[in-house]
This record gives sequence, structure tokens and C-alpha cells, in this order.
Amino acid sequence: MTQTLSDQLTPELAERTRVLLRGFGAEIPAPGDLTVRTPITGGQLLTIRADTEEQAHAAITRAATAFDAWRTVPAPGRAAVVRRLAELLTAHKTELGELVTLEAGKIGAEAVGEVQEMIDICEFAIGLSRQLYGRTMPSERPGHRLMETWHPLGVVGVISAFNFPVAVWAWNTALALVCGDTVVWKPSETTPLTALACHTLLRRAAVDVGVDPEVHQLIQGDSRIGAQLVDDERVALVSATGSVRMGRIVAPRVAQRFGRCLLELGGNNAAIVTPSADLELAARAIVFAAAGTAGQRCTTLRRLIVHADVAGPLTALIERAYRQLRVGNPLDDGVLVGPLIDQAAHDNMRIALERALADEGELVCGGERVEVFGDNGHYVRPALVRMPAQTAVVREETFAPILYVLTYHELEHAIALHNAVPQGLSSSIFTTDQREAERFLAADGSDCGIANVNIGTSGAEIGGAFGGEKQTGGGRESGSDSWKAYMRRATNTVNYSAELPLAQGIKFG
Ligand code: UN1
Repeated sequence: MTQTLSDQLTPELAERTRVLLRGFGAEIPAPGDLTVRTPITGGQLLTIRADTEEQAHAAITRAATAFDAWRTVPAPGRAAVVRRLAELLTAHKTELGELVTLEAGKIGAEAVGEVQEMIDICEFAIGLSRQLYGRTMPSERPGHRLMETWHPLGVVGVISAFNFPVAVWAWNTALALVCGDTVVWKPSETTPLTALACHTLLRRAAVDVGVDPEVHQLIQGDSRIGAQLVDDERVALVSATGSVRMGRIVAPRVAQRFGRCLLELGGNNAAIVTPSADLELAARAIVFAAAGTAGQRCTTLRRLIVHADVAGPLTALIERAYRQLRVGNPLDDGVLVGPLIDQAAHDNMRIALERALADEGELVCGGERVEVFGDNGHYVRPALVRMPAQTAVVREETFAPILYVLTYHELEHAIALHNAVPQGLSSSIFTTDQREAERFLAADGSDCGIANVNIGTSGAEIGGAFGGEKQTGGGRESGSDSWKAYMRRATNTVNYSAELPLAQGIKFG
């Protein structure tokens, strides 16, 4: 029955995908060797042709050529294309959200939220275009001025992941464009159609405001195409989002040619819940952070470190919420947990759960497959697992909805446990005790790039810098002064006197 439903649904979803693509003004790609599936049924939406090595090379050439003129356009003028993109995104918000749901499996609210995140970063970038500030410093020499200026960097290669198929591209692209860079985008091979939609909208925005559309290039394919961006000397910055394994390949290769890298790799995010916490609030935040996006955010909450005195009641609250979570077709209203991206994600979840149980973990609830469309699509109930210790499997990032619960007695021990993983992206503490909150945010508190109080680990706003430490890769994207990664800094000393005093008081001749 459900199997049949999926057989009927897949062609409908495929047709809907074509309608959406046409609505963005995109051409339906010619059939090719890359199969695009929807995680909703696991069925095929379209096939597309992956780019060849020559095509990717030509795209980088076009971006490098466009850069020559683009870098001389004043930054507020460059913002015009980003402003127009924001307008188009606003006009197509629902449809682009729907395409994200079809291709990545996100529920509607989260998919539209992702498009909103794109609009937010566009607005940020537009304002930023008038605030690419350099400093002036007092020169030690009379009649001299010392200052720094920020200049466009060059071609930026953006490698993005399936789980935020459009927002992370927008973080990079909106900033890169106002900074005067051109962009070559290699999206995940799992989500090439949302990429095609964004690429089409951006090119349209460029044409609408009289900007050379070649400032943005899209190349499609697997990691071999990505490797071209990594190795091409003309790509000044490689901004890559993905696994630690991918980062280990990308970073040394870019460093080898003295290129720059901006890495946003895995997270293994934890929340500490202290006895003073508002448990109802904590439970709500925890459920969204751990089960939202079916556990497939890099900011997903994966470890809960709870004081022994409140572990019982908190786990009970989370368990109750988990049992009520509706798992199903992300296109249906009321569904909160959509599918995992593919079979491999499902296998990884199963293996992680087996390992956790072998480590004497106790499954509180969840973890089982949910048959939404029979054998098709990989739907699971988010799992809650009580762990006696932070074993190897807990220290790894499994990109699926598993929340491990550990207990502590002393806050110092909780912070030590919190930091005893190789990743360092996001973190939270739930407490109403200011001392505990400040202790967590202090230099010897959370070692992550993001440290929150009384909110979950996921769902960051664009205004702050986004990224993390240790194996997360050290990069910062999005807000604050992350733009500096997309520009080069020049230090300028100007002598407006008729003398030639040397620095450090040196007399020469
Ligand atoms: C990601 O999962 O790669 O903070 C990005 C969040 C989102 C971005 C996640 N704003 O969860």
C-alpha cells in the first residue's frame, strides 16, 4: 500500500520539481549521468550531466576574467546585485523552500527558514558594502600616515553540503560579491537542483541590475570536480563545508599552493543542563536542536550533559516530546522530522546505535525505522540514549538524530566532558545561575566557536560569526567581521613630508 503510494508520488514530485525550476527561470537540465533523488521516497527526480574537467576549468576562467572588472566596481555598487537577489529570493521564498524540501528532505518550516537565512545575509551584505572598514594608526614618523585598506581577493570557490543546500552558499556568495570577489560554486552532488535554482536567480539578479552575470559560476559533479577548485591556483579562497574527512583532504592541498581555506567541518555539539535550569524551556530547546532537520545539521545537539539531580525529570520531558514527534513526509503539515538523506546515513545511525548499546548505553526511546512509504525513503525516530560514559562512538559525529545523555555531579567535570571531543562547533548551557553561565563562557569554559546560554546549539542568527575550533576547521562565515576572509589587507604608509625619516630611528648614510 505505502509502497504503491511512493510509486505514485515520485513522478508527481519529479513533475513538481520541473515546474519549480521553470518558475525560477531555469532550463530543465539535459539528462545525464548524475541521478538526483528525493529523500522523501528515494525516487528519481531528474538526471543531470556532471561537468567535465574542461567545463569546470572554463568556469574558473570565466570567473577569473570577470574578476578583473568586478573588483573595480565600488562596493556599494556591487551590493546592487545582492539587493536584487534578496528581492528575487523574497518573491520565490515559498517555491525555493519547497525545492529544498524535495531535494534535501527538510520540513517546510525549516526549508523556508533556510531561504529566510539567505535573505538575512543579503541584507547584512548590503549594509556591509558601506562598512568594509580599514583602520588608520598613528605613524611614528612625522609627516606620515599609516593605514590599512581592504581589497577584493579574487575567485572564491564555494563547496557546500546537502544539509544547508542554499543558506551556506548565500553566506559565502553575498559576502564574496560585495567584497568584490567572483564565485565558483560546487554544491553537493546530492542537491544540484537547488543550486541550479539559486544560480539562475543570481544570474537573473545580475542581468537586472546591469552586472556581468559571469561573476557567478556553477559547476556540478562529485568530489573530482571539487578537487579542481581545490587545486586551481586561480582560486584564491576555498570555502568548504562538509565532513572532517573532506577537510583533511582540502586543507593541505590548498595550503600546498598557498591558497586560503575557510573550513566549516563536523560538529559534536553538547549542552550542559545544571540543577538551576528551567527544565521545561531546556527540554523544548533540546528537542528542536537534537531532532530538528532529522539530526542533520552541523549544529545538531548530539550530547546532553545533565546534572544527576535533574537527569531523571529532564530525560522524562524529552522522552515524552520524542514520543509525540511526527516523523513522515516533510511536505505534510504537522510533520516535524523528515527523512535521512540516504541509505548510508541510515546505516551510520544503525551502526552508531549498536556501538552505543555495546558500550552499555541504554536506549530510552527511538532509533527505529518508520515505514512512511514502505521500504522507500529512510525515516527514523530520533533516538535518545543514556550513556554510562563518553565512549568512542559518543566522541564521533554521526550525522543522524541520536542524542546521548551523560550525567555529571560537578560543573568542572561537565565542562571537561564537554570539551573532551575532537570537534568544536557549537555548545550550550542551560542554567539560571549567572556564575555557572559565565563559567561556561569563560576562557577555560566551552572551547567551541559558538557558546550559548539557555538556547540550543543550532539555529544561529546570521549576525554573528559562524564556525568552530579543533576539527571543525577554524573558519568563520556569515556575520560579524567574517568578511575579512574574503578580502586581502594592504598596509599603506604615506609620506606627505619633504623629509625621509626611517622607521625605528635608523640613520642610513
Ligand atoms: C550547517 O548545518 O552547516 O545554526 C549550518 C544553524 C544554521 C546553520 C547551520 N543557522 O543551525
